[in-house]
Amino acid sequence: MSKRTIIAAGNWKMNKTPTEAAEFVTALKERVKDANTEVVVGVPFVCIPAVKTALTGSDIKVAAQNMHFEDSGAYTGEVSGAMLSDLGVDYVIIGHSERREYFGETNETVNKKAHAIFKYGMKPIICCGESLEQREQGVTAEHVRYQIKIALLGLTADQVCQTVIAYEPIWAIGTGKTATNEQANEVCAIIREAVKELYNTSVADQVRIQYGGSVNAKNAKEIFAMPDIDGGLVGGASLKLDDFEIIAKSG
Ligand code: G2H
Repeated sequence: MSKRTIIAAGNWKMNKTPTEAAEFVTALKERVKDANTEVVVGVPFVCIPAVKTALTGSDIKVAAQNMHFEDSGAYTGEVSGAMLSDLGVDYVIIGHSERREYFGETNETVNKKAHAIFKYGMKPIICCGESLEQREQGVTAEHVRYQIKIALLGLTADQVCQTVIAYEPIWAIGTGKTATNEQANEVCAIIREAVKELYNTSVADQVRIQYGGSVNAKNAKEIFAMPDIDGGLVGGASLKLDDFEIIAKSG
């Protein structure tokens, strides 16, 4: 099995102004110089230029939190792959449950976005995960497999190797309720198995699968140590310097 690099990605959601963002990453880059993970900050669109400037010379990667799948056109309020790529964005988070719930994101648009992200030389962080109702109905595996199968449709093996999948059980997001390490690992293993069926063992061994949902400075190390979990997509705790520094060093 190939050794996968643990990825600690902050998802700031709709938090921090460009000024606050630049101050935050200026401090963060010094603190995580010796981190043993790939560190990513997923920032609001308007913060990207300031964050990129502040991160000059740093290994910290920058993620956008959404993107339109079309190259350009009459899509008021949207942002294209060309625009993000021009700003030097590395990753784009797509399919987050908040985007699915509030902004009509579907498995099909996630798939179109994944293709567009690769077209513009960036990498997708594809989110998936079940609701509490689905977990209680016993359809977690089916639901997550379905989401992933459609999200990856038409992607090459090489592209999937570069893809990051974030398993985020909706019931654990921002609630302080974390899936147990075993629950999280079980679903990440199911996702890896699905990638193996769709592609092959080598691709399944290379694709990185994160856990997301109330990851914090106290639980990150044990979550990241689980065999099928390759890091975390971190919301609330990624907004606090002390906490995110610890998480970034939890590989
Ligand atoms: C899940 C996660 C980040 P939090 O949405 O994607 O947020 O860590 O606040 O649960």
